[in-house]
Amino acid sequence: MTREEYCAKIDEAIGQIGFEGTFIDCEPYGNGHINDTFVVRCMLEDGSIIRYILQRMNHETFKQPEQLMENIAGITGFLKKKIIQNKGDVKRETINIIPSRDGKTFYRDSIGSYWRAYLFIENTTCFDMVEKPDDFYQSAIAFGHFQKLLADYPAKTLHETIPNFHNTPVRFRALKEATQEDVLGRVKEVRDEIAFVMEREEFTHILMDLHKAGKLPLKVTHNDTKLNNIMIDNATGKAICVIDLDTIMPGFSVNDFGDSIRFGASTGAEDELDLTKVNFNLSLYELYTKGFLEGCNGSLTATEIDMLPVGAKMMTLECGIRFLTDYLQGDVYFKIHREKHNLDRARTQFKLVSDMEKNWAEMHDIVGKYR
Ligand code: ADP
Ligand code: GN1
Ligand code: MG
Repeated sequence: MTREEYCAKIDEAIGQIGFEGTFIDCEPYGNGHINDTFVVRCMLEDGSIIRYILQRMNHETFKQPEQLMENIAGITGFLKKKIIQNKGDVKRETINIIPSRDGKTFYRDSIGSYWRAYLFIENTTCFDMVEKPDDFYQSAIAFGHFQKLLADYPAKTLHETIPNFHNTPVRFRALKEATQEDVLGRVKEVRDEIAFVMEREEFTHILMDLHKAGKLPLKVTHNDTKLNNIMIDNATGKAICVIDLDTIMPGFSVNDFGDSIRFGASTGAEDELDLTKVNFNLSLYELYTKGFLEGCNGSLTATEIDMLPVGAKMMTLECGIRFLTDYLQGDVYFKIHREKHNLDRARTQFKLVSDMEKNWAEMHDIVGKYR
């Protein structure tokens, strides 16, 4: 079934979710690569408009949507208590699930798609690229703080929504297999990219090996810390809410740091075709390092801090591996909007990895400056 066919049930879903007021309209929204996101507008009795985010959850990616929603309900419930203690605004500083008419956190439609809705966080902006360095710095504080807030969350109650999500050696093996299978005959055009990854096999093991040796702890992490998964308040410029909680699972803190760097400390878009425009920006890396360490506020171990540059390179290499694997497999995972889109994305990631390697000593020095 195509995405269009799945989304045909949107009216049914809208009728079954407990939105307030009278339905006005619903439009596609945002730039996520995984879920199908819409904005729904309703009119309240006093004539004011209320907006919601409605999503068809990607059931291929997240095999157990019920478990995923259990995670999100647990995490947001936990965060709400902390927000109230800090006299914050629970409607804006975390995701608020709108229950279905039968009281569930999601609605399963008659063809088996899973839908969920959230309050729309108004008067905030979600950036697809760093426009002002301060936004990136604020996002660093917020992602670091998010991790610190979740430090005492009962990690054992979390379901693993995507097994081996940031297990880089497993991602490396998946690329090798996709290369051997070569289902679409695309290997011949990407030999250089495959070789680039193969030369870095040893690197892919660093974090997993440290963990196995008992030197790198598992924490409750977000695992998808792109800049467009955070909402920045239009009035104060502060990052007030971390969104896209689908991949919250036990993971390595340095990967949350790293995924933000891979996306935000680049001078080009994730899918930029002109690689001369894609460079690793060391000043943005510095700004993010400062903010992330401030947000974590003493909750990282010395080894975690030492490994921050490794996290940055690991997430960038891993994301490139995932895009390249998806290209070889026929673009079955990430949404694409043009031919070779996943290949273009993989190339930007590998360009950034090369740049990081050239700046490796400086990356470590910067961590040393703020630790
Ligand atoms: P995906 O997993 O596909 O990235 P997200 O949950 O990140 O899905 O949502 C996609 C986009 O929708 C976000 O990048 C953001 O722009 C917007 N969005 C998501 N949740 C909210 C919300 N509660 N309020 C306002 N915008 C939101
Ligand atoms: C996906 O869902 P979204 O667009 O925020 C992906 C991330 C990748 C990212 C690359 C569940 O994030 O892991 O790093 O694309 N999410 C999932 O842009 O696979
Ligand atoms: Mg997202």
